Amino acid sequence: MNKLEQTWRWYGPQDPVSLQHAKQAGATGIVTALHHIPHGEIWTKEEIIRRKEMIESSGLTWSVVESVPVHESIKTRSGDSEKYIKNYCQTLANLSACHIKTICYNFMPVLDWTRTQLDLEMEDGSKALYFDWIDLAYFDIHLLQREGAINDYSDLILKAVDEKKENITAEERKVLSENILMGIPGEKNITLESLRKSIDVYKNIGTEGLRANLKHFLESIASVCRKEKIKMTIHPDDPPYPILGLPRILSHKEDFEYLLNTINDEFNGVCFCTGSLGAGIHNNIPEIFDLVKDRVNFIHLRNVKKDKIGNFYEADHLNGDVDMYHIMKAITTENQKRSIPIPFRPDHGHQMMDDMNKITNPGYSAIGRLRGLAELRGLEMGILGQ
Ligand code: CS2
Ligand code: MN
Repeated sequence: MNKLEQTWRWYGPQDPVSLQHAKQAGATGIVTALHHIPHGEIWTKEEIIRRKEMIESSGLTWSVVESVPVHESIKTRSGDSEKYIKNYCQTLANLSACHIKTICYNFMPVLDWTRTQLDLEMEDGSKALYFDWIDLAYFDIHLLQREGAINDYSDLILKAVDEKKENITAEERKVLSENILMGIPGEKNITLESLRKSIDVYKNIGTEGLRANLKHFLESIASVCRKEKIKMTIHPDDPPYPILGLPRILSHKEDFEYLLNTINDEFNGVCFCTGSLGAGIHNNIPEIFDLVKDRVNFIHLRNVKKDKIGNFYEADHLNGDVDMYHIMKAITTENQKRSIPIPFRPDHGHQMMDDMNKITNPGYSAIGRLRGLAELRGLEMGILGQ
């Protein structure tokens, strides 16, 4: 029986969690990116090889790139977008020349994943990432001061926002803003001012426009992907809702249908993230997996626990709203059809034990992910009976 490939995200030499730690956690594959190269610039073969050699000298392989970022100009199809698409193709060709063929990316406007709190205390004292609609609405209405923001929230939330406004401290306001504007570790945070500008730009693009821009991007990279046998894997929206007036195009089952049908080609694949999809009350994870399974070439396993209004925290990998047993069963079945095992990684983990006092990238401390990986591979082994 084929086993999935066990991978671990590593943010590069700056990551406080080392490659040796990844190895000790039981991973064989590394998921990384050249975060020091500004979005849109070409990743040269020299830079790629330097990173690859670092990984291989630790006895690991560079399995997946997460991510080659799609420049904002491509998402908005403005400015130098054609130049950035050309650069993207060159980066793909360079990665392929170095035998790296699985690429993760996303098409979320401006912000990558968004949370309102990074240290929600769990019952066992560990800390988790959290998304709260009231905090988001407070930020949107009172800090970002987006025009028309109040129209996007229910009366229940608006009432809670009014209460929050009376009680929130200056320090809490600052932390909330920082959390929402936080970028990918090693990359820049965004400012309130630039977020406001981007929101205006995306207002004119809308959902249909963003879809069309994704289609254009995929069409433009298709020939290099086909020639080099590259697998592109798009990461779903996180959270899977429009936020701050920004359009979203990969949050629902129908979005995946559109994605796969619009360019029906092997290279156009999916990074199946159970945590991102699981945060949507509207999503049935096994059903979405069943729809996209042929094109799943990378998997993030994470769990979430939602409340009635859709707030959610990141739960332990085997606890929460995602039925990890059934989804793992479906994944292992799909993996038997593959000649190359599907790579998966524990997506995020709680900050716990000796990591409590360390400064690590939010969601990416060592021990919580080690626990997640251990539980998930045990689950896989139990399902496979070996
Ligand atoms: C990741 C995303 O940390 C995470 O939640 O799943 O940041 C992911 O790397 C990007 O969205 C993929 O482009
Ligand atoms: Mn993910």
